[in-house]
Amino acid sequence: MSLLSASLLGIDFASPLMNASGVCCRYNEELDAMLASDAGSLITKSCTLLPREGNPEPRYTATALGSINSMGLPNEGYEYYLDYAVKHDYAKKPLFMSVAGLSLEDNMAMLTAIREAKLPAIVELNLSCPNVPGKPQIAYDFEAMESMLEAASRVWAQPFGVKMPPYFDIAHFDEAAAILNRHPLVKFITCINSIGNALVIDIERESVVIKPKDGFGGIGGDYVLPTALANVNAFFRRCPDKQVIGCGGVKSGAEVFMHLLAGASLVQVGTALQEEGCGIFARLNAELAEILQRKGYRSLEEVRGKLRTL
Ligand code: RRO
Repeated sequence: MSLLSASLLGIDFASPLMNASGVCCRYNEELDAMLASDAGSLITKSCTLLPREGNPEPRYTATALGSINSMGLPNEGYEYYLDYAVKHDYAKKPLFMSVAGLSLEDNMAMLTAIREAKLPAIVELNLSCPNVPGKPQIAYDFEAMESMLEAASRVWAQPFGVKMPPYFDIAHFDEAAAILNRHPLVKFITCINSIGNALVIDIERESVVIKPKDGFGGIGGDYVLPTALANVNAFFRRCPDKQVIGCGGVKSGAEVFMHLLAGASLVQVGTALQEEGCGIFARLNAELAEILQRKGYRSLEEVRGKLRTL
């Protein structure tokens, strides 16, 4: 046991840090770079039944405060990531697979195939892709979300997690949490995906900065940190039998520590990883360790969810 040891679903992690799905995880070479990094685990790009090219470029732009993207689910198809998962050495670090089918039936077909491979891979079911034209996010349609979780629980029949979009109203936290709590196999909740359908404008060019959807896309980075922390803490409070993975606005040890205080068991890095590369994990581990030591903490467990209110 070291200072940065973490645990999810009874599995041990040498560090709580990992990539957010979508960053550094489309191709085998990127996944191998994640494996060689100081991240505690890694996750594959959200996959569909068949490979997809995604939306036209430019489809990602970094700004002074974060990023905007409308990638449109570019991925190599689930069989590619399943092959990677079959070859992965789970003694090195745990591996997550992100699944984001375009329909309930597609998700069930992928979950069936992954289940039949009998791997220790952890599934994160993405209920919150904001960027496929004409496809609303499942987690913003509570009936669709209920049906998806019911079917996934039946077909997958073992613990899994869900990637959630941000919510902005207490009534929505309550309703989403109540639905998740009706599904005991949902053992972890990853909060948050990007804040969807934002618009970044460049005043010199008097233009949008990404091509798809007339410039509308999901934002990450500094823009989303307080929203991410609120969602982590809202689900941590409402779902005592589940774990939470924090995602949003992490660029130094300080934001990792904030996510832990809010209730996160693991913490994902998106925009900052895209901008800095896999070397970021050594820096974040060192910065987090420095904060913990300065405050006299001996484990992450002592910090998790210990946020004080006034
Ligand atoms: O590929 C994307 O456009 C994408 C996905 Br699937 C997602 O879940 N979140 C995001 O910001 N982009």
